[in-house]
Amino acid sequence: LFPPRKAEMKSPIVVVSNRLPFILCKDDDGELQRKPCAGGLVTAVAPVVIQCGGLWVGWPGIHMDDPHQSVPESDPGDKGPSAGLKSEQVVVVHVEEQIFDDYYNGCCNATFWPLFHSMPDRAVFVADMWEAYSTVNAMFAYKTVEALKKLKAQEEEGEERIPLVWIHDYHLMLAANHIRQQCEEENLKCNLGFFLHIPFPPWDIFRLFPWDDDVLQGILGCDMVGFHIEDYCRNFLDCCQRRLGFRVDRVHNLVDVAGRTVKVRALPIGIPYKRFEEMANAAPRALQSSQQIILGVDRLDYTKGLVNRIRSFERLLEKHPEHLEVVKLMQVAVPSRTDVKEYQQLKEQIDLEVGRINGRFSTANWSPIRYIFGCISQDELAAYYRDSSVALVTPLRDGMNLVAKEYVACQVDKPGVLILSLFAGAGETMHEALLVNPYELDGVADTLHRALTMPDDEREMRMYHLKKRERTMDVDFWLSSFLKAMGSLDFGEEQDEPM
Ligand code: ADQ
Repeated sequence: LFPPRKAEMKSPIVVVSNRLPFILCKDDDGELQRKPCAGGLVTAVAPVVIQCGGLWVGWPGIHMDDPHQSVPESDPGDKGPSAGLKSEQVVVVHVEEQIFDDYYNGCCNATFWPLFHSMPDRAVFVADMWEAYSTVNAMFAYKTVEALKKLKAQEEEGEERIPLVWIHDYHLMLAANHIRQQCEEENLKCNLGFFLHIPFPPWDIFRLFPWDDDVLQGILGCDMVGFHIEDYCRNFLDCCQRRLGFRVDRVHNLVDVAGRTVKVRALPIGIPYKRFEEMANAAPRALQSSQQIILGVDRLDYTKGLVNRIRSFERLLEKHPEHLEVVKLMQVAVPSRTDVKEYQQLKEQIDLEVGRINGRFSTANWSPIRYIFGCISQDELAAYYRDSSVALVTPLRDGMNLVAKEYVACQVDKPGVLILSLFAGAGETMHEALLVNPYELDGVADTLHRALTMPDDEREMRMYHLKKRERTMDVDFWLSSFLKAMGSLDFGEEQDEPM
């Protein structure tokens, strides 16, 4: 899959993310072992790190008794994307449990997550949590600089390779600035890039955060900052200008940081399209029902708009009773942040709504909602996508949303219809979806009716264009776009740069 069009990495890459591309857990004998993660990001990025002899800096998923204990090699049976990552390529960041809790459950998930999704009423602003966040970011930066020293020591005589440090997401918005400063002190060179997977909010929301200037300065430690869509780039530029008084170039998306130029780019993430398509072609039927299925698949999170979605479906049954006993809403919700009270309350609220609506409309042979709270396998997921008539993807706010793209990749038989929120990043590019405002329940209900009754030729035409775009702009395309924008790809002397 990589390198695209014969391009090669000019130098090693150091990925810095809150989580490593696997989690460590203890087996029955108390020995540490790797449990692979198979998300699209890991699938795309891990092979590059492996190929270019790079490193991955991150938290291992558990608090280890002995922080000096080395990371085990991957299991010989592990066929996952990070299996080839040798233990010497893994840099573990250990954080004391209380600090980690204030950093992760506190500042990351109780402050930045709601704030950046434009839900400030849900955000808490606590100085201790912010302090923990700053401490953990400094620890990640320290470990990254150690990693850079290690790479430098491996250089051969006369060789100079400038590594790319690629920092991911809202957990690590201060790391770049620390790394830049330490590198200057240590006379180390690197290129610094950052990608934010969630939205970047408008200035009027962002400035509610009491330490907003530190966050901006932290991110601006990079040479390039990537967001999913132009709107988030614009929001970021606004904040740099209005909060820090920096000069910004809105035509070329640049920020002038005391004479240094930081590039800001919209780089919409894609999915491993071929993998989903292959899974959809191979998976056995998952839904035996003759009914039309409306599918929802989400992490159980308040940003995903599950309560509104279920109520919109109820409105459909009220307004268009011809769908009674004919359609079914199948909602799959992956447990997420289950130790946080707000998420427990959300789960209870959804349980109640599902129970209420099933109680209201069920007949002897039919109940309107099937609700699965749990993880399902990738194959099963692909089969659900393939066999559903409609995907109802209605987050209240979402950085991008991969479910919408995975649904499209899996339409290998009779094509279904994608209904997509206007407030998901994916809504910016997936023009042939039926776009809805998830707050307007009647509008979503009417759109559901339209989707369920859409003529075949319209379904086919819409899906044809959606598939074409996602096939091209897949996760490898995103990866190579990021690396190219960082100037990290070498296309050889005779080749023109793609794109
Ligand atoms: P998330 O908020 O996690 O990601 P999303 O983009 O929807 O959201 O991706 C969820 C992933 O989980 C999908 O790949 C999906 O297949 C998987 N999944 C969902 N339900 C599942 C289930 N029951 N069993 C197994 N797998 C399941 C963040 C941002 C998004 C952004 C991504 C990538 O919040 O806006 O799109 O990062 O940048």
